[in-house]
Amino acid sequence: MKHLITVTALVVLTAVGMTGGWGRFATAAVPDGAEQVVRMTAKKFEYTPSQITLKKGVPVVLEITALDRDHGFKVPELGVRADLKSGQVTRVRIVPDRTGTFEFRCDVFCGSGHEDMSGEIVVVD
Ligand SMILES: [Cu+2]
Repeated sequence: MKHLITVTALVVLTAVGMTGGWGRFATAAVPDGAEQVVRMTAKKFEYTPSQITLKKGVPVVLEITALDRDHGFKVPELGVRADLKSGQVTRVRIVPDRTGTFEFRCDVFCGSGHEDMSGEIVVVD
């Protein structure tokens, strides 16, 4: 139920943002007024997908669902980190400012395979 409320709140906020006063800010950087959304899941000890390709300078929102317990999401080279709460969707906004391959990994200890819980973001021109 909590999950449903969270998702509903996000949908409402997004709708308000696109139609209301924030709209001009939201649409200034993105022509269609909609940010690209990439849905991901996190569970012991993997992210799915484990590799994402993004375009330099194009804002994207990662919607990451933690399926089994709390995890973390950290991309040091892109200055991004978030806590992923069990059963919830966490929105992480990224605007990649350079090309390259950047590792992301879990930084909340989640068990004996935690060290291997990682993936990569490939940023292209
Ligand atoms: Cu972990």
